[in-house]
Amino acid sequence: MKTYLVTGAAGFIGANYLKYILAKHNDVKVVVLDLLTYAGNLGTIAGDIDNTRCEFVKGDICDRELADKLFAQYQFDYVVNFAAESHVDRSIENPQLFLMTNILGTQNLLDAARRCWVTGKDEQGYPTWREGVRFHQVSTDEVYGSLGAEGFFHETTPLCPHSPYSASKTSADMFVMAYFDTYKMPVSITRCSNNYGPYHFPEKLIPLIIKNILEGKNLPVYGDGKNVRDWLYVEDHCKAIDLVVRKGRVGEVYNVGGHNEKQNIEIVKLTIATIHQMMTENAAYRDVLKKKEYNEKGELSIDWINESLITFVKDRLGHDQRYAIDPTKITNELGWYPETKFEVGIVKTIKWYLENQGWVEEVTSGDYQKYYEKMY
Ligand code: NAD
Ligand code: TDX
Repeated sequence: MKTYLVTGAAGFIGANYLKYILAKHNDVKVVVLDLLTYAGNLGTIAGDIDNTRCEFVKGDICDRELADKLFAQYQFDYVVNFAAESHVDRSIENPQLFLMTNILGTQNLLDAARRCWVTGKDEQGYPTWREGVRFHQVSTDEVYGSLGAEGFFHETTPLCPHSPYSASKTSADMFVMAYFDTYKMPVSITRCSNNYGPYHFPEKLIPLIIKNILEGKNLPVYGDGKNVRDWLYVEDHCKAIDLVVRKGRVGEVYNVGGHNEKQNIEIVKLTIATIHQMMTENAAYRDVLKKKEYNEKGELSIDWINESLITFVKDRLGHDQRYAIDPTKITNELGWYPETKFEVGIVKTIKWYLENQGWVEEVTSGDYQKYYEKMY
């Protein structure tokens, strides 16, 4: 039996990971620690925390007392740290929150783990560690900065973050590696490209576009829409983390990416076309539309679902031009590869949103409207 502390599992990727490991491994017990910020939703994991193998604790990764209490109580084998402020645009508005959560929160967890896991000292004075423990940090390709038209991010690419978000994630990564170098703490890091899939909060490009199409709203594309992201289906990311936590070498970074570079404008056009096609093939999906327009046969019209919805808006400040990951290391060492083709993943994702409008309404019922009006 392995006991996990999974932080941030009421958010997008953490929730998918929680569901994945509970289904994949019978011999795991998971404690979820999540502050339930605007990005966290208990409903997302309600079915999972019912499970006798999973418990939920509402709390802040920056809270030292709470972290010590949880480590003492559960004697975790693995920590998988997803908890973060994750949205670049919000980091431009409020950088300090990103510093507090992403850097200080990570460092607080590292220290709590250190207090619990250290068993003694070796002859050189380095701490010795309980057998089989691991601190895994979920990081991002954004720590490498931005690429021109050519090349890829490798694990050895120098770190060069541009946004307050990526600067905070970079600092957190550096603390994780500092704990490895200084204390020989068993750590690992995955740096992944842009994820998409179920439970993605509709402030991010793909779920925002889906939501706006269903509402008949404009689709805001920053700048000229030619910035490139490498999109990976979230379940493939979860599989990569599971492999690295269990089999990856300690003290190592693994890049995770989809071999799937697309310009933002391509993503938006593809999403429009896919929704149109899905509603053509299955008229029942049209019931989900918030914009109701009827054709001469009295059916809900989808003629207006076309590229005229696209609106080019002011560019993001410091907008990184291109991200592209080289995942050769994780493929060679652990046999991981991006299994889900984008054409398949985007249909699965849209289908999930069409069938889970209750979830979208729940997560956007709070401050979302104010945020949206301020942003667009
Ligand atoms: P998200 O914003 O959807 O979820 C973040 C979760 O963390 C939420 O449940 C939130 O309540 C929780 N949280 C925030 N502050 C907290 C705190 N102080 N204490 C405890 N919990 C807190 O984020 P996501 O997109 O699922 O990303 C998860 C992780 O993966 C992040 O570390 C992010 O940097 C990284 N990442 C994301 C992507 C992506 O495409 N979304 C890609 C690569 C890496
Ligand atoms: O309305 C929009 N219009 C638009 O053109 C939004 C929300 C985004 N964009 C652009 C900006 C980016 O070039 O689309 C691209 C993707 O934007 P986001 O979904 O905000 O993702 P990004 O900024 O690339 O960061 C994401 O991937 C890396 C996650 O949010 C991070 O947490 C992760 O580390």
